[in-house]
Amino acid sequence: MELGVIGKPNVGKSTTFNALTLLDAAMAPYPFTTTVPNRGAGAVRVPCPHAEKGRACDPGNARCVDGVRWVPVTLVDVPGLVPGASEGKGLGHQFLDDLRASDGFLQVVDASGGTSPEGEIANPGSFDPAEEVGWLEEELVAWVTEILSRDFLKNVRSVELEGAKVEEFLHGRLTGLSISPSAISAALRTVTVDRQRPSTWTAEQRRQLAEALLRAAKPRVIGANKCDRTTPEALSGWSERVDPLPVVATCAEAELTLRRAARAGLIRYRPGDPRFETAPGASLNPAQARALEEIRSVMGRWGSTGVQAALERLVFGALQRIAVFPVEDEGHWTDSKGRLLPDVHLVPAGTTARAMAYRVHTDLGENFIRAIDGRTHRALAAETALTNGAVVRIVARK
Ligand SMILES: Nc1nc2c(ncn2[C@@H]2O[C@H](COP(=O)(O)OP(=O)(O)OP(=O)(O)O)[C@@H](O)[C@H]2O)c(=O)[nH]1
Ligand SMILES: [Mg+2]
Repeated sequence: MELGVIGKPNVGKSTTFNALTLLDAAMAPYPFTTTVPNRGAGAVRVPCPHAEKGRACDPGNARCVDGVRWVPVTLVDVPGLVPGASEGKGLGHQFLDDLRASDGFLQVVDASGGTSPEGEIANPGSFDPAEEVGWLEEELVAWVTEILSRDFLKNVRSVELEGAKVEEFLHGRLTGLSISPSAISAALRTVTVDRQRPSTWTAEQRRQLAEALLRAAKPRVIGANKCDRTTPEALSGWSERVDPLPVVATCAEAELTLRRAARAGLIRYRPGDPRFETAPGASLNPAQARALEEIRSVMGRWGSTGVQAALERLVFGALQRIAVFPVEDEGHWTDSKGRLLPDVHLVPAGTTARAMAYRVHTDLGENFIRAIDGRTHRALAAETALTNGAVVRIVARK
């Protein structure tokens, strides 16, 4: 799973990325600090069912801390987009091609309204965060329209002369953009176009289709960052206007400080926690102590730094992912080497037993016979949708 961190310049995208990955992408109080995309791994939390077996698990792909599995997700931090980026303003929008494989976007905005659309610092309250949510979408739409339109007329011939399906034609056009055939069908249903004759589609119709494709395939959550400089009342004043997009207040700077302090052994803090404690015996210098006290008051006001929550809202809320634990022995919940619950997969809600088998291994999918629920020991037919937290064994022909 891959997620893009996007937004206008200087809002805290790289700070958010660094907090989630504990990497060191450049951050600075001026626009276009990031000039090329950064990639790294963050993680989302899912409960680990190992306690049901009375012993610790043997995690392969996602570490387990006190019964919580931290499942890795890839994050991509890109340069800032400005209005008109698709016409070459700012750093343009070519870098968006690095987000082709993204399943969704975390859009970071300056919730305090203290950053201009071009990323220049201004007094808090100078700009309306809801507005950048609107124009940024237009820039994303322009990007997808451009991909869709490249050599469009040359390629429509397959539909018009050979009678190919328009869905297949579009799927071919959008290769690499991580848009599923079902999202393409959903998007097509919302626009009025002549399915038999794509050559008649106007630029405006292609734009509408791109907009529908983005809505269907690339969910977005808004990280209302720099919340230390605004109030919950001010936030609810504009967040209603970006409805239905979810808005999560974040303080990326605080989250980064806390994660780094925890790594250095100065505090006890786990991402997503509502509070932190000074580690026993840790000696903080006055500047550190002051910074942590300020963070404590921000967390008191907002409930947490919000950064882990924003990521998880994207993965579990907007993208509707559930956790599935495939095992080879449905009695012991182990793999062939006796490891307890080695793997966990994040899959879309509604994933069937057979689709899960394909995710584990193509061979398992092709030779699928049935799955077995590790809790009830009942057989699950190919088309049974798996539930969140399921432990399943896939039975396949040898
Ligand atoms: N007050 C406050 N400042 C923040 C917060 N998060 C980031 N900043 C500051 O905002 C400035 C910009 O942060 P970056 O992470 O470089 O922003 P960016 O969006 O990646 O910027 P570009 O790469 O230039 O587009 C830096 O000075 C950060 O310290 C926050 O939660 N609160
Ligand atoms: Mg940056």
